Amino acid sequence: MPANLTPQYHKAEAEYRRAQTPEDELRCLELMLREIPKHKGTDKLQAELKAKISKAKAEVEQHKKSGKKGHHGPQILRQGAGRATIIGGPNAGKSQLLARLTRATPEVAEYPFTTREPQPGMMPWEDVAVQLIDTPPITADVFDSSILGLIRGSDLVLLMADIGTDEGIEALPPVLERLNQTKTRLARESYLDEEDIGLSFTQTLLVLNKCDLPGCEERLALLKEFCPLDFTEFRISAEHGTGLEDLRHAIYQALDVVRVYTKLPSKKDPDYDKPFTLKRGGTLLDVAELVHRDLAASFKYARVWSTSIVSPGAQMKGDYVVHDKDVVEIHA
Ligand SMILES: Nc1nc2c(ncn2[C@@H]2O[C@H](COP(=O)(O)OP(=O)(O)OP(=O)(O)O)[C@@H](O)[C@H]2O)c(=O)[nH]1
Ligand SMILES: [Mg+2]
Repeated sequence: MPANLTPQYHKAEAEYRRAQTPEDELRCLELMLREIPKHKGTDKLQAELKAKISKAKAEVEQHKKSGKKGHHGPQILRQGAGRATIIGGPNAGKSQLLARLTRATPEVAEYPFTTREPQPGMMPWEDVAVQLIDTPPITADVFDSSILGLIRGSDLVLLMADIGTDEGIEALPPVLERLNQTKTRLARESYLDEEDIGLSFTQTLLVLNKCDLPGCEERLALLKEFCPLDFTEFRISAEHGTGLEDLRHAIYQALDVVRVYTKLPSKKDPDYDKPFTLKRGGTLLDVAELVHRDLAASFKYARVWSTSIVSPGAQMKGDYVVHDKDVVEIHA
């Protein structure tokens, strides 16, 4: 029987995927349990949620006692329109990519295991920015589990492979094998398994690096013979800068967000410096919540300037779905 999960459930679930502390996890799980349609088709899922809630409660207690922050490793605050985590084998060029797309200055070196800690940077895209996170390499022997928390908290994974060298293509299959042994998997789209809520899939782009070196196409064909790779591919040279603009664009597009500019009733112009970003399909109420936690509750209507409606400044209700570059003036 299909579970027929509601949009509110999916929203809570998306937040759960990104939860960074046991407290956050517990809050989202309780919300999911409240929102889940109660019928036979969801019995198993309800039971699983309840089990997860008791586990999360125990963790929260433990957490309080130990006074530790977060359990998914180092906390990097989410910033910008979304988060993309760069993962891969040693020497794939992950740090080089971060250095090229952001202003961060990670160490880039020809020896493996250069990066020891995740490091963020902001990638500009038009008038917004996307958070990119460089991570330590994953190999058959070494796997820093904090990467799993980062992946779950990401909107997108950039799976990097060096196809310029033989070691490079050999290093990729172990990355996928290690992840497949966990409940954090990569896929073409992000979703949580409806049967097994612990199992999370994160949208992934395959970034094939070092395309400036000879023999790349042959090596890639060989790699695909022994490793199934069902992802959208980008060929780049992080060192030479080739293919980076297409990749930058694809990263932003993959987030599937829209920008909204807010305007105060007392002002003539909107605040163009600080667009709010929200998932495509979001409404005026979602915008209000972004502006201020309490604003959604007191929301009355908003005046909207958009290419999507006929009269500029029309009064719209909370369920109006905003479009990219809409200007909104919220009245509460
Ligand atoms: N030819 C070529 N070399 C590259 C390219 N990108 C990175 N490199 C080189 O590959 C080596 C590894 O680059 P890093 O960015 O440090 O690789 P990494 O994936 O961060 O490595 P770890 O931190 O050890 O996991 C460095 O010597 C880079 O100069 C590229 O596009 N072409
Ligand atoms: Mg590195």
